[in-house]
Amino acid sequence: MLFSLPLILAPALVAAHGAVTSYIIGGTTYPGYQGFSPQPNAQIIQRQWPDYNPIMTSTDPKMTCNGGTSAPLSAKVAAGQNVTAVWQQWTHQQGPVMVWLYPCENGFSSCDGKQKKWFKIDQMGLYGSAVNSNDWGTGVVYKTLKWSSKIPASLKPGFYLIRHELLALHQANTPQFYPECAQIEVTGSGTATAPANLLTSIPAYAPQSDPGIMASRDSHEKLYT
Ligand SMILES: *[C@@H]1O[C@H](CO)[C@@H](O)[C@H](O)[C@H]1NC(C)=O
Ligand SMILES: [Cu+2]
Repeated sequence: MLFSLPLILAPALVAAHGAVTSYIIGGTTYPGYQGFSPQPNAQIIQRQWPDYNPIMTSTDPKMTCNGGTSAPLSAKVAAGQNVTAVWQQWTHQQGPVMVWLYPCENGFSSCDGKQKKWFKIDQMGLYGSAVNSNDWGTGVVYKTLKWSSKIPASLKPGFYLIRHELLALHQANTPQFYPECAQIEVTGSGTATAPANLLTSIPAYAPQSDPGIMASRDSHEKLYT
């Protein structure tokens, strides 16, 4: 039975970090990918990601949707309704949570998220006063394994990517980005679009040297705990 040992140990090696693994919208749970070795052609709304290893630079092409390029389904969301992302596991408690949208005017299959059209709809950084505390958005995800965001009530209906990003800052000068995307169809009668000055490109919404990314301090939390 010794042969089975590496298989038993294998999950522990990838147990750190985390990724969005499902979405709750209007009481319905939409499954995402569950971990490494995702099922090809799964009939889900999440863009397939290959792994949840940390992305270490803001300019990495994987920043867009953790490498995911398409999904066969989308979920309807009424403007003003919440989208709740669920993480099967999450390890780090310091750094912000950010939630972004990207309009896919011509549908999802041609929508790669690479243009300057991303806008942030929700975020939580440090909400206490001590940088080395766990009073951070990602600390909330650590405790609850969920994050709810309201789709702006006045948002113009249409197809959008929703991108959840956890930025782990527990190790000095070693930011770790964890983004995943899902496909949603916003319904309603709104007309609002994000103003041009709030649109950004992903990757590279900020330089790696940005003080919000390159936090030059160490916290008590060790990498890969
Ligand atoms: C909906 O999301 C907002 C954050 O945008 C949150 O304050 C609110 O509690 C959420 N509502 C529900 C019912 O989850
Ligand atoms: Cu990690």
